[in-house]
Amino acid sequence: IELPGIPGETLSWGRMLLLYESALEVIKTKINVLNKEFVLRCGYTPIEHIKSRIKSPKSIVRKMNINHREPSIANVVRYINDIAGIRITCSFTTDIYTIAELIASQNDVKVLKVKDYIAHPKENGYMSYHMIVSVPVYLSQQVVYTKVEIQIRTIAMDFWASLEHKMYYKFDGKAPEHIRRELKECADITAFLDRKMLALNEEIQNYREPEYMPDLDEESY
Ligand code: 0O2
Repeated sequence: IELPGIPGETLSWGRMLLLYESALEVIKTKINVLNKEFVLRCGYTPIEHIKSRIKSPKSIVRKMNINHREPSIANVVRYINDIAGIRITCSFTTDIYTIAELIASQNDVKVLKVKDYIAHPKENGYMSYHMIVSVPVYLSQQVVYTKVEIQIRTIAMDFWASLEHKMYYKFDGKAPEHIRRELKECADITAFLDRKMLALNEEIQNYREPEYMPDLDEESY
């Protein structure tokens, strides 16, 4: 059963929360398994850390108001994709796409939407890879596919996004022009840093001790 197909009236807030919290557990377990297998197979961990949250009622109502919708349970379930959210922070951009592909290729994961703000950063400079997926939650009487928003980004992108988030709320979306401009500059520096660090990491990984080559001009004895 798809959650959006359930009439809102039959779904209480308590049951709705149970579903979203359980969906978060399902996806967290999948990611932990993938990460551990990755360490065994490749000898390094692509994931630096994982954070998850259930969107606060205040934030849900704010988003519904922005979208001019009545915050009924049915509307919330249908129109808000990030009630259950998980944020994965990686060291390198290549790890982001590897993890996204591994999650998307699992049979019981349905990918509903992808927004690649790394390939196409937002105007303010925001970069991150977003996936809306739905995963099965096994209840006693039914299986309910429930939406989770997965945000995957590098440490540098995360650093930038948390400052921008603070700025947005501090100024209620109307930050002074010079702060917005400087943050955009920081986003460009972030993208540059991520590219540099990736290239350096690749060089370090591929580095081999140069083999000893006899110097032909050298006199032997
Ligand atoms: P909060 O307070 O972080 O929860 P859609 O899911 O496609 O129907 P939505 O929700 O606009 O529509 O999608 P999008 O663009 O993928 O954004 C979802 C979340 O990504 C946001 O949730 C933020 O957490 C984050 N995000 C998106 N754009 C920005 C940005 O410019 N700066 C920062 N710092 N974070 C961003 P909320 O509910 O908007 O906010």
